[in-house]
Amino acid sequence: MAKQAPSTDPAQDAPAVGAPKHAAAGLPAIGHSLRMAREQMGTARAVSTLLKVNQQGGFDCPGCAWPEPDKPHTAEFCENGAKAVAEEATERRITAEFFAAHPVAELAERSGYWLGQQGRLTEPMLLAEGATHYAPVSWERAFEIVAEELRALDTPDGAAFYTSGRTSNEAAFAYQLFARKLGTNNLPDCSNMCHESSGSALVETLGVGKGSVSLKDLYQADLIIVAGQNPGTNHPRMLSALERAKRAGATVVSVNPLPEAGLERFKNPQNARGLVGNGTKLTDLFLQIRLGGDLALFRALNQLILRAEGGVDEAFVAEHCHGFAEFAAEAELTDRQEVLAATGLPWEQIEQLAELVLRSRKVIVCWAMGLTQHKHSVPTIREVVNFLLLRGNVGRPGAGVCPVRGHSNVQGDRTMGIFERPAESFLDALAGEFAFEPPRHHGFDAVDTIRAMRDGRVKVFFAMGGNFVAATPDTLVTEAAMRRCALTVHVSTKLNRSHVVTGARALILPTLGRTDRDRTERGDQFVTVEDSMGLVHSSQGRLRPPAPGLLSETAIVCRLARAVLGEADPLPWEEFAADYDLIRDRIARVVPGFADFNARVRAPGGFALPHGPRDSRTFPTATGKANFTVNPQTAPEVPPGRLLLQTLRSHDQYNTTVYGLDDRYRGIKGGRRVVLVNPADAAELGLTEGGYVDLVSEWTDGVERRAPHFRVVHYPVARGGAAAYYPETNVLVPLDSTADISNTPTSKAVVVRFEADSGIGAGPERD
Ligand SMILES: Nc1nc2c(c(=O)[nH]1)N[C@H]1C(S)=C(S)[C@@H](COP(=O)(O)OP(=O)(O)OC[C@H]3O[C@@H](n4cnc5c(=O)[nH]c(N)nc54)[C@H](O)[C@@H]3O)O[C@H]1N2
Ligand SMILES: Nc1nc2c(c(=O)[nH]1)N[C@H]1C(S)=C(S)[C@@H](COP(=O)(O)OP(=O)(O)OC[C@H]3O[C@@H](n4cnc5c(=O)[nH]c(N)nc54)[C@H](O)[C@@H]3O)O[C@H]1N2
Ligand SMILES: [Mo]
Repeated sequence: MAKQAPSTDPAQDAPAVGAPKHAAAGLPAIGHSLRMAREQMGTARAVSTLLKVNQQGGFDCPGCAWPEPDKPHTAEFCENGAKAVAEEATERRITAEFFAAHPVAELAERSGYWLGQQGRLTEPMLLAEGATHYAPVSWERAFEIVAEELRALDTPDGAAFYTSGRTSNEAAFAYQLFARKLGTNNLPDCSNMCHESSGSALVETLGVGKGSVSLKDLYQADLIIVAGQNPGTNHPRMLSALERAKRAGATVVSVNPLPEAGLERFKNPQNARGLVGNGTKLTDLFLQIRLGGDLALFRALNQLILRAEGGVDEAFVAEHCHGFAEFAAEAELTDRQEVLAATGLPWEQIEQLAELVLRSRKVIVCWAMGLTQHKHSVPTIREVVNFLLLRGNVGRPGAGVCPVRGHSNVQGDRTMGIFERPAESFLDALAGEFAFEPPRHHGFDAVDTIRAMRDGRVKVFFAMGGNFVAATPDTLVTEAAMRRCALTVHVSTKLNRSHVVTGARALILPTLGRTDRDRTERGDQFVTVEDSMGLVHSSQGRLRPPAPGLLSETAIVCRLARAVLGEADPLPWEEFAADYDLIRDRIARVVPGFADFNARVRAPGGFALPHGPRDSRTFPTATGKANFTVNPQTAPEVPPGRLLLQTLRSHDQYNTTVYGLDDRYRGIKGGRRVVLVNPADAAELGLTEGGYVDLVSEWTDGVERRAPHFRVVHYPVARGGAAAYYPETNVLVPLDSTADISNTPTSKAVVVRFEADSGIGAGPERD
């Protein structure tokens, strides 16, 4: 039983609570970003670095995957982009002396926040078997160790190769090629925990697992529905796009259990009006939905559209769609009482939204983790697609699906083949180009990788970025699984918890980040990324790397491939590492849409990947048409006396990287161990404002999962639900509680009860 969540800093964590804000950005946002940038980088470096974010010829912001406008503003970054940059471009350094001074057992007691604050990693480090401290190791020896362990496996499937979504296209392509040459499709990635549900639903219905809109479409839309997303914190530049869309006449509807400040009002820090005025009201209609109620909402909308005269775009449906009759029959079964119970919305609001929809010719639905991290996420997103198809809102300017991606190159990594279930056509193309037979059986995703490590089937865990043990569910299970490995390897920029919860041996391989100059013997290299809207462009860092001798991710992959595959391997890995154009030439021959890659990516702004549904209403699905689907009503069930907990992000974090302990827009200061509950629910459950409780999750396996010592905050969340920050609450998410079809952990739907505060226990606190 968990006595304590393993990765927190209790002594520092003393949350104070004020009133939530009703507008995002404005002057305070500028102040906050500059302060953090200066603390980490000093003023001169801060200014020159921030001015290169998202500029043509500059580097792609390592923050989110929101696209850049055609003509970027001089300061085309946001408060949280600036924090992401500062976190990476910090002048603080971790050297061998640091590791000599801190045994791993001590580092394992530190908070993620503290680990991240220590600075950039500067040399390869090895934790030898039985050793108490990491010690320096040469790159050669490090690669040999990985090769030794991989050779010792009975099968290549005894290794798993994780990717977090910041990895460039070039490194990702080389990485998956190496894994497949080794003989495994075990390529789990952060997408498995993120937009996998979107990909699953979109591939089945539209044939392409990506969004179908561009920024221009947003500017032309009549109606934009933002469901399950908090752009004010996680995609702040999206607010400028919504502001522009509104000025061009769009109506914005937000669907969320929380009133998120960023969606209420936006003070654009890039113009005077935003700095001194009241800003722009963004949301015209706010539907404060219950957690997991979106399937019911879209089913109800679809029924209303079907019943409205002229509601359906019959020509589009007849020409382009499949499965309409079955879908329409199911929609007719939609039961109003069920909808009211699942959504918690007044019926009039749903009708009001339906009227808006019927009045709008061009509709876009944007969504993120609020829709993807539920048990019924795939049917929910399929129902969103039904909703858009009904009125022909796919493949028409100003309309379409807009899953807003998280990590800045998570979409590109998937395009490059980072996927445990690759398409046959992709493997055929690899086989043709590289003259080898790639494995055809599917590999492990993130959850299955944890199961396999737990059961001793995966012995070597290799991570290209990320923070696997903190980002994945069921922290105690995952940490135990990691500790069963023979070898764990992390290619990282910053120290994190995954480096200190290790296999029998462990390696930390430090690498260049987005902001760093990447110079090889052939000269300065740039990399490429793909944003949330399928635009591919280059990214080139200019800063002096944090230490001499650091290798890029691409170089690490290529040297590893040589060490593991041997001198006899015919691929020119050394050439690839020296000249990324050579990798891009290969990508051009393997991945559809990348023809003439090297030339096209050098054009200012890059190029757009083809997208059949968007470009020509062609749907590369099994039926050759856009598929309507049948998604029977379902919603989370919560026993009496319990609440449904969603785990989300504060304004001061980037996933597992905690920048600070405030969540300004929600009025929380100085701590992260808070649980937001509706005052009416709190009254029923006896949860007093400011009191402390343990959160205990309930799952069918009967195992007790406990996160102790959370301060109760009365907050206007939708009834029946609660909210607390991730990663502290990952200890509560059962490994086997995943979305149907996509296998994504249900991070937005954990049944919890509240128990008396057990205190923080014999807590680790040496800060
Ligand atoms: N600054 C910053 N930027 C980031 C990140 C970060 O951590 N920090 N992370 C990046 C990554 S990897 C990702 S994936 C994105 C994440 O971006 P978001 O998805 O915006 O992130 P979350 O904090 O998980 O917020 C989920 C939102 O959905 C709402 N929600 C939860 N459950 C439901 C539901 O059942 N229905 C509806 N309608 N709404 C619901 C929540 O109230 C919240 O507003 O952001 C990316 N950008
Ligand atoms: N409970 C709960 N769990 C969740 C979520 C949730 O909403 N709730 N969200 C899920 C989502 S959407 C995602 S995407 C995952 C995120 O999972 P991950 O991507 O695994 O986690 P991050 O925290 O983004 O990874 C941060 C680490 O990446 C490394 N890093 C940063 N930049 C670079 C780089 O350029 N190169 C390399 N090699 N390393 C780098 C640093 O060492 C840093 O410590 O978490 C998931 N987990
Ligand atoms: Mo994500």
